[in-house]
Amino acid sequence: MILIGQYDSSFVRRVAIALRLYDLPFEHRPWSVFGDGDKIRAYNPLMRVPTLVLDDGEVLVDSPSIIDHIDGLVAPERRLLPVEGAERRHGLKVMALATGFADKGVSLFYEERIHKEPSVLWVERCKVQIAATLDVLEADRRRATGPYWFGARISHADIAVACAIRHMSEAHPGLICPSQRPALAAHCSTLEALPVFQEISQPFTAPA
Ligand SMILES: N[C@@H](CCC(=O)N[C@@H](CS)C(=O)NCC(=O)O)C(=O)O
Repeated sequence: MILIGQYDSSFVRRVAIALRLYDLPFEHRPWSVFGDGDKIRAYNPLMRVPTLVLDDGEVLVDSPSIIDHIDGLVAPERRLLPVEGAERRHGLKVMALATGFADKGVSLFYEERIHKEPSVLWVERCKVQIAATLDVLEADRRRATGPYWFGARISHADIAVACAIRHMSEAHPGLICPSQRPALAAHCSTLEALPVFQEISQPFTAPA
């Protein structure tokens, strides 16, 4: 498998962390979405990362479908989310909220970076969506009293939230105030201290 994309992207990072936790070998090509856009387009017409190239040549083009695929490569008891039931639904929702607010943050970043005159309406809308989603995640994390969202074992939901918050905190300094959402701040501290988070880590750099 070949994983395309840099680890300053929360979407790429969460995939790489899951691959490591599953002990699945992969080649990493840390291509930049702008600087290496042509190379990425040869695999993924969206020119986005993560892009995962499978050994049979099939290409997966977003983090949820990549996570779905790699989950299928390990035994059910090793998976980072149960295969069915309420906890799976809950975990999928947390993952969607986390990747969703990061999507809004990416959109906000490009709006502010690419346009000479960013749309105030769009910028404000993205900020409201990000803050509202973080508030929901904060309340949910407060209800989960264990070291991880679903108790003693790390899940894709834990990883998605921590990766998204790190990514967005660095891409938008000042946008996320840790003291306003202490449960999420503690969650991130716990996860960022894990060896796999320290290994799969890259400070955010604006795409050039
Ligand atoms: N929802 C997608 C988001 C992927 C995404 O937006 N990746 C960014 C990098 S952080 C990207 O490729 N941006 C380039 C572009 O949108 O043109 C996922 O979960 O994979």
